[in-house]
Amino acid sequence: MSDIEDNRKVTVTSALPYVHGVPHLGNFAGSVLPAELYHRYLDLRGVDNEFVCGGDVHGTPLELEALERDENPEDIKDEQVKKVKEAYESLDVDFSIFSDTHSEYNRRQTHEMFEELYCSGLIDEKTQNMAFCLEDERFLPDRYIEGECPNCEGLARGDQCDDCGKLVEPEEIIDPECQICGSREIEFRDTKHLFLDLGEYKDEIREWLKNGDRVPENMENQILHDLEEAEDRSITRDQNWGFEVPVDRVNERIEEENLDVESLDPDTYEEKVLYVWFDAPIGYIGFTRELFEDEGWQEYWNKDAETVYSIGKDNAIFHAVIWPTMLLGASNQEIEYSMPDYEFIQQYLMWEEGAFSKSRDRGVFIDEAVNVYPADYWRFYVTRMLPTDHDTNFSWKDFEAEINNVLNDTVGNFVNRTLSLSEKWFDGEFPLGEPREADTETIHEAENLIEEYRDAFEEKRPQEALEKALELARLGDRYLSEEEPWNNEDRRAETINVSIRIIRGLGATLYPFMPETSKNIEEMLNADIHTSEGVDELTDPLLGGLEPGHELGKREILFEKIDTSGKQEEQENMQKDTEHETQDENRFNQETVSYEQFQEMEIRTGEVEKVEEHPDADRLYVVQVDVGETSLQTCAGLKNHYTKQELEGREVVVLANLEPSELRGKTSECMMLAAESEDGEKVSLLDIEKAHEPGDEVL
Ligand code: B3M
Ligand code: ZN
Repeated sequence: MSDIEDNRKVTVTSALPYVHGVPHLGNFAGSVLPAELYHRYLDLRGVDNEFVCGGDVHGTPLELEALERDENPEDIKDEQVKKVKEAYESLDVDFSIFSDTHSEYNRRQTHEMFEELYCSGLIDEKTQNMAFCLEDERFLPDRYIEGECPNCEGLARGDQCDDCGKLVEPEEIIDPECQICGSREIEFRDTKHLFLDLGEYKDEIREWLKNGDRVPENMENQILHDLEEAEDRSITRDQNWGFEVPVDRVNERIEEENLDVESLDPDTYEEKVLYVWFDAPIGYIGFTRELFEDEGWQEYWNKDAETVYSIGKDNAIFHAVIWPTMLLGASNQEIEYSMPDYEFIQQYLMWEEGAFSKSRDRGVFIDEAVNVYPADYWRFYVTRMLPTDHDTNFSWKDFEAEINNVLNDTVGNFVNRTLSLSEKWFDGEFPLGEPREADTETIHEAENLIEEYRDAFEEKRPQEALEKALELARLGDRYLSEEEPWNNEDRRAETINVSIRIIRGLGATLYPFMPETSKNIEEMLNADIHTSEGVDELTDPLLGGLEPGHELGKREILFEKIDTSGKQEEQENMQKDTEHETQDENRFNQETVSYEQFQEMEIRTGEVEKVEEHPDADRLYVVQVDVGETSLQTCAGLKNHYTKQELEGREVVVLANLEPSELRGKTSECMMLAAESEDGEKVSLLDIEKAHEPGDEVL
C-alpha cells in the first residue's frame, strides 16, 4: 500500500511557545502534540520531513521579567528556552530543531521578508495614539499596560483580553496601569508605526481556504470572518527588545532599484523594533534555515514543499490570515513560499472543568507529569483527550481508567498473552502453520484497520488513527480468545503466527503515539519496526521481514496499572496551600501569644474599594482596601466564595501591617480576616455590627 513520492518534503511546525516556566499538559495538547504525532507518522512512512519549533522570546513577557530581575532579556532567554525544550523532550517530543526566535538565522529571514514586503509596497507608515507612561517616560506597547476589557470587563493585557480572548485597542482599555512601575499616570501620545496591509491578498487567501481542507471544519467560518474583518496590522513597537527594523538595507534597495516607495526615516525607526508576532511565525522558516545551516532549506519552504502547522484556536488569525499574507507578499523570484497545507487548530484541554494555568496552581505540569508516570502514558491519554473540535477535560479518574482499562487490559494483555504462549509452545520462535479461514480473515481485517489508520492520519485525524491501532489490539485479543489455542493443539502454530503479526502491526501503528512502547515491542519481537531510513513501515505492516523460525526477543510487561486516587487530593491541597501562603497553616496553634505580640498586629476596619481578578491565579482576587489613612492591596482567595459585586463597597476587618509579599506577581500587603471551615468549602468575611469609618482599630 505504498504511494510515497520520493521527493515529498514536509515541514511540520507547532506554535512557538512563549517562554516562561515549564509548560503544562494544556500547552502540550494545544499545539505540540498534533504536530509531534504527524511528524512521527511521516517518519514511520519514510516521508522526508522536519519538525521545527523553538521559543517565542521577543515581546513583553520576557522583557518585563528581565526588567524585574535587572538583567538583559538576551541573557535570561536561554535558560527559559531550555526549560521549555527539556520539558517537551521529557515527553519524547522529537523536534528536528528547537531554537528560539532571537537566533541569527531568524534575524536574517525576518529582515529578508520585511525588506520584500516593504519594497513591494505592502507596509505603510501610520500614526498611532499609544499609551505613554509619564513615570518611566516611555511608550507602553502591548502587555506593558493592563486594565479592564471594554468588551467583557475582564482583564485586558495590552492588545488582547485574557478573559474574552478578543483583540482590544489599547486606547479602549479602561483604567490602564503601567506594568513596569504600576503607575496610572498614563497618557496617549502620537507615535509613528509601520503597518502590514492585510487587504491586498484577501482573495488569494479566501481561495486557499476554500480550495481544500486547510483547517478543521469547525474553524473555517470563523477564519473567513476574521479574514473579511481584517484591518492593517502594526508590525513595529516602541521598545528595545526585539529585532531592529532593517532601515539601511531597505533604503539602499529603494535607492538602487529606484523603487516607488518612501524610504524609512532612520531617526524614527532606529528607536523601534519589529513586533513579536511579525518575527515569530517567520521563526518556522528561520529555524529550518538554522537546521540546514542555510543550505537547501528552500526545498522545505518553496511552493512544492508541504507545510503543516499545529496551533491553538487563539492563534488562528495569525496563522490563517496574517501569516499567509506575509508568505504571499514576501515571495519573489528567489523563492515562492509554500502556503500552509494544513493547520491543526485545537480547542482547549481544560483542567477539571477550568482552564489550566501557567501560574502552577492549576493543572499538571510536564515536569510533574513525567515524574509520576512514563511519557507514553501521558502521550496516550492526551491524544485520547485531544481537543480537536471542542474543549475537553483532563481528569485523574479518566486518566487512570484509560491507562488501566485500555492500555493494560487491551493492548498489554494481548501482547503478553501471545508472547508467553509462544514461549511455552514454540520456544520463543515465530511459528508457521496451515492457515484456515479464520486466520486469513483476521489478517485481512487487520490490514483493513491499518489502511484506515493511514487514511485517518492522512486526513489529519490522529485521534482516530489511535483508535484504529487500539482496534487492532482488540481484534487480536478477540481472535486469540476465540481460537483457544490452549484447547486446539492442531491450530496453535497458525494462531500464534497471526497474533504475533498483529503485535508487529501494533508496534508500527503505535509508534507516533507511544514511541517507547513501540520500541519495547520491537525488542520483544527482536525485529526492526521503525528504521527511519526512508522505509514505509506500513507497506508490509504485519510482517515487515519477520520469517517463520525467527527468534523472538525477551518478553517484558508493557504497561502497569496505576492508582491516581491520591493525586487529585494532593493537587487540591497544594493549591490551597499556595493560596494561603501568608496565612498560618496550623488550624489551632498550641503555642500561646503574648499580649505584646497581639498588640503588634494592627487590625482595623476597612472598606473594599476595588476588586480585580488575579491574572495568574484562578482563585484569587486582587483587592484594594481603604483602611483610613491609606489604601492597601491584598490577594485574597475569595473567588469561589464572593462575587466582585458582593465585595465592592463592603466593610471588612483587615490586618493592616502584614509584611508585604508577592503572590504570583501581585503584592499583598494586608489581609482581610475571614472564617474558614476545615475543608475550605465555607469562607465568610468578618462583619462589623455597626457602621464604622475605615481605619477604626479592632482590639
Ligand atoms: N507564542 C502564542 C501562544 O503560545 C505564540 C505562538 C507563536 S506561533 C508563531 O499563544
Ligand atoms: Zn510606568
